[in-house]
Amino acid sequence: DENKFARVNSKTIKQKHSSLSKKDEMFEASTRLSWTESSDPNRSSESMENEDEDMQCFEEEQEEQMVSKIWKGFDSEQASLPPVSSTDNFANLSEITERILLEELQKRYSTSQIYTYIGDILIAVNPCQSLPIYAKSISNQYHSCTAWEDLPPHIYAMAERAYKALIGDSCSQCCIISGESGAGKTESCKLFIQQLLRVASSDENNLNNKINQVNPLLEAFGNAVTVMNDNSSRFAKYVELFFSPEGKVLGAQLTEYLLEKSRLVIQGKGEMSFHIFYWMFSGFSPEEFELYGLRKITDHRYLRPLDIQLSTMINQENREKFWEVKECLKYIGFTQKDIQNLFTMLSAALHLGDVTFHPVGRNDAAQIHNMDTLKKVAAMLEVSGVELASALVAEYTMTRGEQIKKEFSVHQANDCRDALAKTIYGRLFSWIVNGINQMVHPAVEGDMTFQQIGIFDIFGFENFARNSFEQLCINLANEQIQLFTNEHMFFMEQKDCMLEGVPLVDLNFKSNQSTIDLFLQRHTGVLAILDEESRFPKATDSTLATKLHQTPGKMYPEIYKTPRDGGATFTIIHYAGSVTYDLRGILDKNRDTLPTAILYTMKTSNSLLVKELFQSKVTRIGSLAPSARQQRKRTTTKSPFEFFKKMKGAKPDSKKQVIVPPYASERKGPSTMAYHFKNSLADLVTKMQAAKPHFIRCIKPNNKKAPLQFYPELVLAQLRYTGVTEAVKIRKFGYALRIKFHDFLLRYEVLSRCIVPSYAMTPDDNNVKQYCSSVKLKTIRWGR
Ligand code: AOV
Ligand code: MG
Repeated sequence: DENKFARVNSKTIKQKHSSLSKKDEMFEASTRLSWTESSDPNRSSESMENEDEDMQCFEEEQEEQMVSKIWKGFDSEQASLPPVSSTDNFANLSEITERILLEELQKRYSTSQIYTYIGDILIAVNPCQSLPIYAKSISNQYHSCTAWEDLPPHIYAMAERAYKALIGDSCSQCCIISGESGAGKTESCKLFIQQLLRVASSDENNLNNKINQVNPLLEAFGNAVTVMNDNSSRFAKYVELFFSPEGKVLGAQLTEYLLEKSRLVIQGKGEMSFHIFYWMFSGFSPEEFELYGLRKITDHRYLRPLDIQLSTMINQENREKFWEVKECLKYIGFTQKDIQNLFTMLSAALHLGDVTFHPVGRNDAAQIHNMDTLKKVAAMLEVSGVELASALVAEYTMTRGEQIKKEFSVHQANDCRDALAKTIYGRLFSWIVNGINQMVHPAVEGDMTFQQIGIFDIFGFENFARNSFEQLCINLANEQIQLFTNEHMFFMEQKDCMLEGVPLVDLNFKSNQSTIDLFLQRHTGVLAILDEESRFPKATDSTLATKLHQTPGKMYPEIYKTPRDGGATFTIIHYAGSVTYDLRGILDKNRDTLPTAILYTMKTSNSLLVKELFQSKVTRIGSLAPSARQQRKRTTTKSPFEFFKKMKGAKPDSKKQVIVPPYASERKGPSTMAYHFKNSLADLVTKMQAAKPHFIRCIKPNNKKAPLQFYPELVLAQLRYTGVTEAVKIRKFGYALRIKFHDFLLRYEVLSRCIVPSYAMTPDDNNVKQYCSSVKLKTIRWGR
């Protein structure tokens, strides 16, 4: 199957199909080879060698296609790196002012040098165009390079660093990528993984390719066009790659959290729904349209943004993307039936959005307006139409053994319908992630543990015209990453300086700890109050607003700004700017509950997939091939909101003190979004603390997604709020260049002869090792 996965950008469909069938043949030949080798003694070794060569050619071709998929128009033959320059590491600059930093960054950007170091942190300015710097030949250069400063800064160098530290120190690593929306986090994440897979490729080539497919697949279902980014991640992810002691990739695990499922039912101005819908309508065959009961994209309310010409979304590019998604699903291990079920669910969600209600009777109770559409939905979900219809228009409670029916208003019925559609989409996304994990997770035997490299790619800081619960969570996650980065960069550095007697610089960088406390404090934090109010059925937006203004608002007047009219909004002065949050509807979003009757209807569906999605925990995937299931032990018992699971390999570094945040212990509690989000953040911190961190700061040079345009004020704001300017200072005064004492002695032999007593006699490694273990000094630092 691997050969079916063609990633062709410029080829025509016809070419694509002919190349697919050629690859099919090749793959079949290769699988025949492995299955029949022993039983076919007549096969000549020559023919086997030819097939091997063919396979190798194909693998190389596929690798290049993968690169060109990420960097369209990229020509690997022209790949070249910019020369090494004295400004490669800002910590080496003799003079540091904001103006100088900005000028240097701009100069580098104008020559397409998008990467710069600050000590060991990487700054990546989004080029907003393809650059010929990601070819395999360049990967190899970074892999074989031993000294950090011998090659210009690059994301591959960061991946190498993490990889070498993993092998050398036998300690898990993590890469933390931050930056605002559209700054290039997800692309950086892909490149980082690409380098690791290139240099540490598993013996199982299939596995490497599968892991490579994970990102594009997830983007189809979890990314969307926003005003900030045409491919904006609407969920956060943590990708873990597991390695053998020899440094080979053994498998991967993906954790997804906080998918912005509200996007399914409503999109802001200039924004769109998840990519997959436009790709579906571009790529479905007439038979598929028939099968899923769909016709035109404009027929569906959920996909009808007011300000975007939908017809432009139905195009050849999206058609090819749809095929790629289907091939990718197959390649990863989803069966034909799984794929059909998946598109049935997506179509059911769209049809559900078209169900409308009108008021009837004296109390204006909601009644379904278009029963035909409802019946279509019920048939697709394989539930009783009568049950679904009644569950959408009324709620049933038991009081003293008696069932009481409470009819919904049209508004309530609309909300109930949308909540069901959102739940279907959100759980389907988790189901896909779960399925992927089963196929790429390393087989676990007994107490086996793995070293791992984890990569965080979260959604960037957001500030829209209207910001709701989703933006609150997104920005809070960014605050948490910011705090962790600051703590690591500043406090660790300052602590080290103090221990080593290096004079400290006066830094005016402000910690954002109080913003985290404002949101997360037990009982008095914004999320705790939101949860408390969510328990009261009678709570309203304004009762919530009053409580918030009176508690965290009064406790943190510097950060929390109450509106003049005391209304249902509040403004937070985030590290990256102030954002006003609208509290309307936030209680319902937080409760995230479906009426019991809806849940009951879904749980009693005849469709295995629907039943599975509406179990309290999504523990298994529908109809994956049994062989695949047996191969991959199920380690995931994940509810859609249980974000960070404990992996066996993620052992905390015992040498490092793990600071468990106070909210981490709150394990039991309500099943609200806020509660789960709070736990996921605590787990996120634990994961980050359990590994050696590597930081990548992505910078957005302009708001137009345009190449070669560098807006100094925009960049300066990002440099300031992310603490880059202060980081340069501290790195410089903390002597930016470091090397382990042991490596230093081996590298600078002339000096070592003066230091190590017996070095001159026997200049061998053991002697140096022995000497190093006898002295306290572990790291040598130097700087200008
Ligand atoms: P994000 O992940 O930081 O935003 P992306 O990684 O999606 O941002 O980058 C936005 C766009 O910038 C991509 O679609 C590419 O077109 C371009 N881009 C980024 N990095 C590179 C690169 N190294 N080379 C070429 N083009 C690049 V968000 O997901 O919105 O926070 O929620
Ligand atoms: Mg992203």
